[in-house]
Amino acid sequence: MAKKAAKKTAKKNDEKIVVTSALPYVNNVPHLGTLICVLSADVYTRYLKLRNKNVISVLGTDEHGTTTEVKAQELGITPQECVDRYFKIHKELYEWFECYFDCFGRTSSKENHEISKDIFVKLQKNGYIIEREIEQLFCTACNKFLADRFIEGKCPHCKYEKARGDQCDNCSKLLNPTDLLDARCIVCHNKPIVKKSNHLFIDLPKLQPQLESWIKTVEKTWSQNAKTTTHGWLKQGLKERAITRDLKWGIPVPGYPGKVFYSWFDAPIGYISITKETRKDWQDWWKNKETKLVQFMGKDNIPFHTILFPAFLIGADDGYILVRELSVNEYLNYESGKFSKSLNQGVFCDDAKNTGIPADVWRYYLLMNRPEESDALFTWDGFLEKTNNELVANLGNLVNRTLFFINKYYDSVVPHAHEKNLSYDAEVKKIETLLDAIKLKEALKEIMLLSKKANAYFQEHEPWKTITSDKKRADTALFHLVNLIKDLSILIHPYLPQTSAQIQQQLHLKALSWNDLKKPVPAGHKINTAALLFKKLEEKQIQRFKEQFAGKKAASGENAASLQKTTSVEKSYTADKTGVGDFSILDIKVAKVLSVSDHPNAEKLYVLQIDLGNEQRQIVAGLREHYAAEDLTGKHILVVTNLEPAKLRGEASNGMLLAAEQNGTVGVLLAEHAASGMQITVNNIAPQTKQIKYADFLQVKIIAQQGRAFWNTLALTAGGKPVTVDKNVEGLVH
Ligand code: B3M
Ligand code: ZN
Repeated sequence: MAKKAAKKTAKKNDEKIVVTSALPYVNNVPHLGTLICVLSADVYTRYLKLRNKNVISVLGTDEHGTTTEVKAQELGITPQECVDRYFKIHKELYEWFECYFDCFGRTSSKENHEISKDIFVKLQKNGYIIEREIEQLFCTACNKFLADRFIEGKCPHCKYEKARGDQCDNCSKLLNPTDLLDARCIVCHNKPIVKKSNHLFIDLPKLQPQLESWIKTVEKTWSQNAKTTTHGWLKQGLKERAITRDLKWGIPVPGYPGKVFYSWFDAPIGYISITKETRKDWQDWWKNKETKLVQFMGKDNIPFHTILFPAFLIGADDGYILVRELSVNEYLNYESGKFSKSLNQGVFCDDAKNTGIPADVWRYYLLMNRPEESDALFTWDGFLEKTNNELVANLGNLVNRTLFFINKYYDSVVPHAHEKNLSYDAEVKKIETLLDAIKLKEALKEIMLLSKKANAYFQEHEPWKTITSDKKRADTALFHLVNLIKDLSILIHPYLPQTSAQIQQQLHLKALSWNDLKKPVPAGHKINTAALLFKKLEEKQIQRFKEQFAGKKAASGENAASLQKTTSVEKSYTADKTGVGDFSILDIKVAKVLSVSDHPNAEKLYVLQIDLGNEQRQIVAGLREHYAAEDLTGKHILVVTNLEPAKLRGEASNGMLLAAEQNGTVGVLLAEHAASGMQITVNNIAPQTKQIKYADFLQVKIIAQQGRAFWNTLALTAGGKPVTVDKNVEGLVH
């Protein structure tokens, strides 16, 4: 009997498990919402490792697709430079948060090129690839087909104004670019034309029966939202779906020059290729029917993991395993509910790091607040409250006062227990069950309840009194408390790895595993000196962060410090409490200067006639001391077109040109490459065209540096190319 049981455990421990977390796009510094998924996979993997399971974890960066191209254009660098830059940032930040993966790689690797092509060729051979001529949106100004995120318009389902070409962020429905109402090119805001192009489609209708019968066998353990979304798709009947794009950046499609794979084709294949990048034995994991594949993702990624990726693998019929368990998180929102990637609102991973607050404190709050069943909210007040009232007052206090007591009254030697008067087997069992079900937040709550129970036990046994009045009682309590703390250090390890190691160091123990839960620390064991585990967060400090993030980061771009050298000019803005204003109130367009004449009544002013593509206007500008009329004529300047019309010394001015000033030298902003009327944007924020007052304009801080113009570190661009600053003037633009 005993033998049989032993054999069973051995077999169970042998089962291979692959844990993946959705691969973040590398077009931005990750924010805490992105971290949630990565962190969850890290916690679960750490748990499995503590239990000596045969597990590997996989993470990496999703580097193809239009998100990368758009960002690279904005920064004026190549897509390769862009992904190289952000790959490094992502990796370092995840590691700072103590998220370590056995396999960490990139979807632009040669392994991913190989495996994606191989899976495609097999799909083709097996008759699941169809070629079709389709009508696509084409921007004549940018001379390119507008795939996915290069296009924006109104969602045909929910009427959300800023739906993208591949998906609506509001209702989560997948879209084709031609579905959008009022579609616009996000780079130049022109209306695209419809043009024909050949594309390859995966024949999902043909794969539907196989998908359905597979889903039936695995969906029991899926979360409700995963089941609902997947069944919604199946019920509607799967549609053929294009897996190619007319882009340069991506994995070339064999046999189809000029085409690359749609990034959602090669991104999930990335899980396999990242494993191959790291391990020779990758096939033992991915082509082994016994392997359990557990995938973590955000709710908008569900159909790609339950339908598309499995369809690729089923169709390729090459022995790859399919997902068995899914853990889907909902969204983490920021403060007032606004948390936006495109507007870059919220707390970013580098911001969190720069606060100087340790990674474990962040991990605790994020995991306690994990959007497990519904969306969750990040608030600075909540962060303060949870850290001080739970982490510091509960766990930190328990460990510190117990160990300190043993240091002081027992010369650091664990005393002998005279009876067993503390039991928590049921609690440990419950925590284990919750962790097995990937209820990470619930399990953490139980762990903290156990810590609370230990604090109550401490209070009840009053060792500070009984150490003199009833020593046996004090001894017993301290023995049990040390053992419970040892167990807490194990249970908490997946969540707070640094804290767990610190507790074990203070206990003079090391690298305990789940099996050590049942092994008591014996009487006579000598512990180390107690030290505080956590520092209380100060209200003042949190108030400062609150202000900093409300001002500086509102609708702001990526973190300046991590990407660009911060100049003194820029510093003076970021330090400015009034912030950088809202760029989207400005409707700035490229204007060609047609003629320049002296203002009749003002010696410093010029009167300019300008061409805005579809209209001509007159504006007045104070440039006479800085430019000769003939030097201005013919230039492609930048004009704020939605300013309230004004009269300057009797001359009508219908708009305002942008120029920078440095110690009395003035240089105009230029977009020499761009056509008249082209929209100026930053980070693809579409402007509103409402009329504004001059005072409104002054709120928006645009600065010139190194020959470019920036709004809160984001380059102003025209048609994807950065705007330049004449004479290389550096300073405020007005
Ligand atoms: N990069 C989408 C996202 O970050 C995408 C996930 C890919 S998982 C293969 O939301
Ligand atoms: Zn365009």
